Amino acid sequence: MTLAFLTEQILAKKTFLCVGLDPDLDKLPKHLLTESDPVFAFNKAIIDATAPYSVAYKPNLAFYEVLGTKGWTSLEKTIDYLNTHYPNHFTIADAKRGDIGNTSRMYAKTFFELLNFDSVTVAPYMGKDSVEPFLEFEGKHTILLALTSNEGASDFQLNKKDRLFEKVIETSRKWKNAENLMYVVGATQTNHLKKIRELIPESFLLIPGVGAQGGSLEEVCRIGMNKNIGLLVNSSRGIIYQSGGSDFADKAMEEAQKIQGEMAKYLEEYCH
Ligand code: OMP
Repeated sequence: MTLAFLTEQILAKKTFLCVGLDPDLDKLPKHLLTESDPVFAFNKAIIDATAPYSVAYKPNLAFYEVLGTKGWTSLEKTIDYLNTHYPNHFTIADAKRGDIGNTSRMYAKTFFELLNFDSVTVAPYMGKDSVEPFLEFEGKHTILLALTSNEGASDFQLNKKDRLFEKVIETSRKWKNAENLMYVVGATQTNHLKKIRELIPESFLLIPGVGAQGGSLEEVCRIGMNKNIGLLVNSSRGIIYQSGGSDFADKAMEEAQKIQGEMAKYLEEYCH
């Protein structure tokens, strides 16, 4: 998917919500556990309920890999379902991969060719030759970790002497096919968002950390929105676990709709 098409979708639907598909068997509604594939049944219901209010879905691989081959099957069914029934939604494989070039190429083929995701999250730690194999795929996007939402982000990324997140951004934007790069910035890191926007005014940012992690959607929009919007804001637990009962999909829909309403307001207010 092109970024121009994603932007069109955002403007048409007045939302830049990404719903995180992080299904945890311990938190799934009990009645789904008798299904042959509870994870897919859960995802399908969440997707159908939230699709009108979102433009993207982000399954985090950890929640599938922990279930072994069954989890991989659920992931394949989920991405096939999205690509078949919701082809206008942007899909993100949240896998945080990255390795020597030869190995990264295999990761890239897995997520872009085998599974046909639009994008994958990648860790920048191993440098240019570990990221460029992802960037070679036409029409696909690499979402590089810049400044993450967790407390430990301060261990390396925010180290006072050498701001690693700035270096990641400054260096990576010169890489081959860097126009296919997006960046992860935590919603809990709005203190640094202005600086990030100075470095990459045009880039799309994937912003996780609203909802369960407490980041402010208003601050993210006020500081981070650019003239092409340039934001995808993710919430996982805050949407998918609104209810543990048989009304889980309805409650997820209500929450997604609420967030979409806020986003519509911020689009009016901050996108110019
Ligand atoms: P919730 O906190 O439940 O909304 O989930 C956030 C999702 O975004 C999880 O799948 C995290 O792994 C992911 N995430 C972060 O929370 N923080 C980051 O800095 C980066 C990510 C990510 O790459 O998506």
